[in-house]
Amino acid sequence: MSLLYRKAYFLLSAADVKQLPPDSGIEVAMVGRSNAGKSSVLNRVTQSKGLARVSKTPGRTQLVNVFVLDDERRLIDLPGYGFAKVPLAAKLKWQKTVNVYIEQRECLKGLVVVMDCRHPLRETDVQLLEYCDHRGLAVHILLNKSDKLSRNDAINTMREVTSALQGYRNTISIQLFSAMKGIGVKELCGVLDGWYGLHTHPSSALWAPSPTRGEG
Ligand SMILES: Nc1nc2c(ncn2[C@@H]2O[C@H](COP(=O)(O)OP(=O)(O)O)[C@@H](O)[C@H]2O)c(=O)[nH]1
Ligand SMILES: [Mg+2]
Repeated sequence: MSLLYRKAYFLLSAADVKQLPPDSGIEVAMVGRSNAGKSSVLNRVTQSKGLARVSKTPGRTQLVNVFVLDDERRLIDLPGYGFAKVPLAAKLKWQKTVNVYIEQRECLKGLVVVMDCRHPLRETDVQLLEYCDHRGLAVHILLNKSDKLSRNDAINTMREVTSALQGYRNTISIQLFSAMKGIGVKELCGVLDGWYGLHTHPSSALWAPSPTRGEG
């Protein structure tokens, strides 16, 4: 696994995209429903407890947290979504921040979408994926908490999610992951390496739902 991710450090939290660093270099963003395990994934990839603590700090969970990997590369922790009891105004604010970020950020190379593999593709996930499709943004889906599924259920879940994504024209890849057990870390880092322009070999462990993967 690349040392790059272990060198990640927290730069700032932004309430608004205007507060982000200059739009240059390469950014990869992580997003997911609240409780899907986004903080745990960040923690696992960077092997840094401090990083996940930042993205769990009350008040910062609704902000865009920026982590620096090197002069050219940043990892962006987008606010979680899908809180059941959040007021409508907060939901709209989330939508606006994330939509503006996804739509306008030129250095955004790809989006990692974290889902709980036991209930993937909830309504907000699908809305987000449609938005990425519209913008032509590459997406990598992590079906996290795969330690909770039997091998059969995991395979079926992959199959179901893959077939549900057939209509999308943007580049989408999917993998099983477990932040808790460290399953799938190598595959995820392979995808990140590719987006960050680091030398990497394509991983055969990834499923691509679309036969036109990589051409759109
Ligand atoms: N079994 C299991 N639990 C996990 C995994 N990843 C996260 N969790 C648990 O799910 C809960 C939410 O995780 P957290 O990282 O805070 O989610 P976030 O709200 O998306 O940032 C915590 O109790 C984690 O310990 C995983 O891969 N397997
Ligand atoms: Mg979190």
